[in-house]
Amino acid sequence: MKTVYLGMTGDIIHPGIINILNEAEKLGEVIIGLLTDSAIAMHKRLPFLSYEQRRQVVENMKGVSRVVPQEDWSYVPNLKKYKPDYIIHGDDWKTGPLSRIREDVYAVMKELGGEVVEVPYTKGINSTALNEAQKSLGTTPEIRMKTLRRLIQAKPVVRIMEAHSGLSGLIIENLEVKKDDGVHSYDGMWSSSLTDSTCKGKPDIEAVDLTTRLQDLTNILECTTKPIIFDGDTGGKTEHFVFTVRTLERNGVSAVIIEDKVGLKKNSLFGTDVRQELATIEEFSEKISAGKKAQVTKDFMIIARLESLIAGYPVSDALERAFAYVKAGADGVMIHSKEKTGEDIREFCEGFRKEYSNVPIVLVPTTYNRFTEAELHAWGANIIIYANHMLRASYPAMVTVAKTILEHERSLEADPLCMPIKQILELIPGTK
Ligand code: SPV
Ligand code: MG
Repeated sequence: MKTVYLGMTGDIIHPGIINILNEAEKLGEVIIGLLTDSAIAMHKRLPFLSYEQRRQVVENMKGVSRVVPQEDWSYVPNLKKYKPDYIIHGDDWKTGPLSRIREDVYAVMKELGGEVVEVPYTKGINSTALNEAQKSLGTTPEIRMKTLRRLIQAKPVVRIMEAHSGLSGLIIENLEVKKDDGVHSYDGMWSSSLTDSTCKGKPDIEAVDLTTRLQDLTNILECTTKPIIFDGDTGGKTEHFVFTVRTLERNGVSAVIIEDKVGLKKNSLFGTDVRQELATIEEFSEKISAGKKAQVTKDFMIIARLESLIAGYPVSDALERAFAYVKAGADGVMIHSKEKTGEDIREFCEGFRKEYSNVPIVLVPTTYNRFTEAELHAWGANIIIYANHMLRASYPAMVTVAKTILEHERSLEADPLCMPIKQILELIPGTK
């Protein structure tokens, strides 16, 4: 019996896929190459269902003989491995980003003596459009929360951008840049204490209470689906932190990051000669343990943020604390620094990775910003947070427009600096 290879995501099963499967069945035994989360994550958003769930669905589809994982976006490694007589695909890959994949498939099938079969694309239906429609329905707190752990598993680096409003959240949700290696987008959002308090005209000293922070977060939750990492400042008193954990978890936040400072918290990037006081290792470890005990699901993450370098202590102090916090239950560590060189961060990552090869490291490269994501990943980073850029970008833009109007005593000259009214009306989904 001949074999036919059919690659798929298997997340949303629609008549177009059934049509290709029916055609495949006519040619021989159908092997489904089911794309793994990591094969998909570099190019598209993660599927709604996990690999295991998708495998169960696809395995039970009529006409499928077996399901094998396709670990790569390219078909080539699996075609070489399984040497099918045919590979079948919808003919919609002749143009657009998949055309390169198609060329590679033709080349390898020629080498293997197999054949490429293209099935006319079913009009009016495709996974991308269905995905968009599904996205507009929103998500559930549970799905959103779990996504961060899945992304850490699936991607070399999880890319997080600060959001301080529904509007900034929408930009992060939808923005895409097409590059040679695929479509780049943000994986999730950072709910920053700095940008949230700055929006309210307040200092970043834990002056905005949790209830108010959550009200703003709700605006972001309502119009986005991507995971959220919450800046929990010091976490407050342990007795309070356990409630914060439950509240965030219930709302579908994926992770909270708390920092090991005590006393009046100041923003870490604030230039001051006064040394910020740090919690004792015991005290902070206890807070982490209490938080871990309080969470209801296994998916929520508590990440320990090390302020040693900010407070003027050496990398060895940060490492000693990091090891203790992980032992206390922290699901990851964030190391912070104001150094532009990045040397201290690199040294920390190296030391930490010697002890823990898999515990996620979070970096916030605000000052050491010349390093690319790939370089930071090579140091050992799993999550990169751009912690304040959306707000820092919007403020000078507003000041420039306000100044221009003041100078000209009318708004004509400011118009080119503003978004057209038509565009702003179209910006929000659901605007009629
Ligand atoms: C924040 O964004 O509020 C942070 C990161 O805590 S930093 O401002 O760099 O301290
Ligand atoms: Mg903060």
